[in-house]
Amino acid sequence: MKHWWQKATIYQIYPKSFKDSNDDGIGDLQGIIEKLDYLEELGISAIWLSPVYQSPMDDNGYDISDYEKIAECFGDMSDMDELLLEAKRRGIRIIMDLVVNHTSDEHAWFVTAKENPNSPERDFYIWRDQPNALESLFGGSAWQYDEKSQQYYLHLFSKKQPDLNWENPALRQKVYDMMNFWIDKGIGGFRMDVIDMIGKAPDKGITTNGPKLHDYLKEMHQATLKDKDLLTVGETWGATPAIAKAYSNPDNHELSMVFQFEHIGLQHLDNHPKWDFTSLDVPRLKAIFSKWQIELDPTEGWNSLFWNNHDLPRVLSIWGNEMTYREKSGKAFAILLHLLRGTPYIYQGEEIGMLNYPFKADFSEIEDIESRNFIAEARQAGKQEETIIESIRKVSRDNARTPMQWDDSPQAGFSTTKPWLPVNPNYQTINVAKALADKNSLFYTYQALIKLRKEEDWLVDADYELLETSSKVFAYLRKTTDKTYLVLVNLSDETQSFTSNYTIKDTIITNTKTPQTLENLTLEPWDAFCLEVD
Ligand code: TEU
Ligand code: CA
Repeated sequence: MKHWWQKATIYQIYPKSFKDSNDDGIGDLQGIIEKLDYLEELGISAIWLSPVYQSPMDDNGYDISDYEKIAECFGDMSDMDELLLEAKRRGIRIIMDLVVNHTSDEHAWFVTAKENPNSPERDFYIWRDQPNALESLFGGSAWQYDEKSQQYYLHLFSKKQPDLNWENPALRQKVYDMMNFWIDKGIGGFRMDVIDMIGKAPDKGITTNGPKLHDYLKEMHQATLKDKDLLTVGETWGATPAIAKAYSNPDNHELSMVFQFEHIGLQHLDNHPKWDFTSLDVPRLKAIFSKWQIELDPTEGWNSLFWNNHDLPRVLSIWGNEMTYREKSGKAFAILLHLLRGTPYIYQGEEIGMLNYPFKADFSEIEDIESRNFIAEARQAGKQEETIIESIRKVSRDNARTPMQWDDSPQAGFSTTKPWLPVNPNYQTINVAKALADKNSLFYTYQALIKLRKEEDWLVDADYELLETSSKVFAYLRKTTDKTYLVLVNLSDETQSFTSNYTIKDTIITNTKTPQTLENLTLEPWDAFCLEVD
């Protein structure tokens, strides 16, 4: 039996930047509802909705002050109910972002915990008399001093994001109740923010993959997900294939799949922070994808597939070709990824080939807390301004967060007022209206790939085999008992050669003219196709 999410493609919406319906410069739920027809045309099965809960927006909603309320800037619960209903009418499920490693410091639990150290809520968070060496992922110490109780609380992200104490059973039950509140509304599942951190053992310096992590997830499954065919995907930066199996093996009753980031790690130099970016190493990319394809056999686990999300630079700007081959390299990345085994995720704007933003050198356009902290720290460390802005332009999370480009009207049809982050100046050439009007656009490659995944069982079942390890051509086979498919992608700006004895039976998808033969083939830059072969 196949799960719906094995044949589904998921579309991630970052609500602040998708579509503004009431012209305050901020995207909102009614804006998403307006664009559901567009998403239906693309063909996706579900939306992963980044957080829309009540929040002071220190980290754009990843700091939640009430899990059962909608942030005012996005609408209210009736808008949320309408979104669920309108999406369902179009066969689209809503996957909610579940952020339970931490809350906002403005959450009622934390307010009480701080005001009254004897309250039960005090132990929902992690307090110590002395800080240890743990650092926040957003820079600086992970401990914040509280005058009143003269203790420190743990925050692995911003100090407005205190970490929850999962060792407390009452807290865990509150989380499960909240999950059931959303499940009862008819959502399609959860994307679980930094879920690998909930089992932390801070006194031992352990933040991810802590000793009780999988006990908690099993307990969560029993209390909430059991017997419901929901999609659950954990954000797990530190997952190896063995760890991914622990989460996603159907017999373990934890999650459907995880996001693993090993390929994303290639965006920066080994053991260097994300700000030291580097160019694409195709042989290493092949090795990483192949390892995951082979080790995560469907009887033992399930993969997710992605190039982009709201934390990452636009893949075309970091690894593709922004100018000469923007759409062609976009199609190459799409074809390469979507024909692997796993559930593909598309980040808003990826389907029209949106690019990084050319941020002004004075940093005045930077909103993201991680980027702002980096700028401050880099300056303090005496880094050159030019080096800092280069890093920001390449990898700042704000690159993914500029408004969705709908058409060539002012503000790209996102809003009629100045949006919270500026629209990319390329919006007159890169926008949805233009993509829809051109039958050869990147949009239609995504549409075809999504349709293929719904229709063709071999995308789920077929075995994977890498053909060539060293060149800039990524060539792999998908094999069933009676059919063989070849996916061939030139991941470079130069022509490449490739040869094989297979004969071509049929073309499944291509971004170029398909060849007559595979013998002594010359691939043009970013050529990509999938063929049925013999
Ligand atoms: O991201 C987790 C995370 O580890 C990121 O901070 C990541 O290290 C960084 O973005 C890479 O540049 C999740 C969310 O996806 C992110 O948006 C949140 O800021 C973070 O958790 C805290 O909730
Ligand atoms: Ca709005």
